[in-house]
Amino acid sequence: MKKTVLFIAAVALLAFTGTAMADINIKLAVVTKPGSAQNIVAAKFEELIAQRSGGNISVKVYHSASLGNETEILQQIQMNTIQMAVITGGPFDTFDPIVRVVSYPFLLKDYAQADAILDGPLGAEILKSLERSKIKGLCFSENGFRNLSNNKRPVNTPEDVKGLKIRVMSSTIHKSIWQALGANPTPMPWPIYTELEQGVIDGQENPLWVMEVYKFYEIQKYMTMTRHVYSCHIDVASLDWWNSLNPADQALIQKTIHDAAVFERQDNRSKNAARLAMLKEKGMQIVENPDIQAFRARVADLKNLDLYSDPQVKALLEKILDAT
Ligand code: EAX
Repeated sequence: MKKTVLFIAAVALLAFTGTAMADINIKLAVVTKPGSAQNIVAAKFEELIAQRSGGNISVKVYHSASLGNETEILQQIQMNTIQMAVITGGPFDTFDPIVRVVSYPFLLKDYAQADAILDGPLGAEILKSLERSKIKGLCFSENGFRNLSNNKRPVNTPEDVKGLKIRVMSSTIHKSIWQALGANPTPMPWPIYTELEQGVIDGQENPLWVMEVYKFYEIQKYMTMTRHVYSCHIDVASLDWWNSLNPADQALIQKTIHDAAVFERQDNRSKNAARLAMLKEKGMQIVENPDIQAFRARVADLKNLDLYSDPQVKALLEKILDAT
């Protein structure tokens, strides 16, 4: 009798441990808050993967930079102390120079182009290259077209940008863009509300959703629709962790994060007209048609910078420039 009980207990324990080991628990980090583009991808992925895996794969989203800034999150992805993250394109360029290509100014001109390039073979080359840095690139989601805002003056031409202290992401290409435009670019990790409020910086550049979700209309008077960079996120995993998964789980995660990204891109795009109207209503002065030709002319030579001297990086940039 005693033996039978022990046997049953042992089998139950084994079954329990077995199930526990089959479970996959994912720590997923983003630096922005609930309602942000990054969080919409993360929350959709969390919801869909729970359904599709019958609860075997579970995600815990760490938002608002609770696990560090984007550079620090990527370092933890490399070490597999964080398994997945949705990270803005900018900060990747210090990990692998090929990612500079996606932040090239005025490269992707509309959503159709962005989707075609980033979901196609050229995007795949960028994702694949991240493996050199122990990062598994899964797919691209969308931050949006970046626009300049500031608290000093309306900006119509690059002349108006001169001397403005503009916060940029930790990214060599983003810094170079604003240098070429005559600003005084200041790299700083997210978030930046306090710095804007206190006047440590005059302005920043980000997509429309950021102006809304972070209430920048309270502290920035002027915005110009420069659309100078189509800003993507790269949805990534730790390569060591990824390699430890079986192919079926890899395929499910890969498909599901892409579905979450497609959902988020549509969601983001559908809200931009209302956001622009809201910012005007809040009293922001918005230049909707700046002299884009003049902005483009100032950054036309950036591809000749050292940043793009690596032959693979240069070749990919030329290919995308040809295709767009
Ligand atoms: O999405 O750091 C940045 O400017 C990013 O665009 C930010 O994460 C907001």
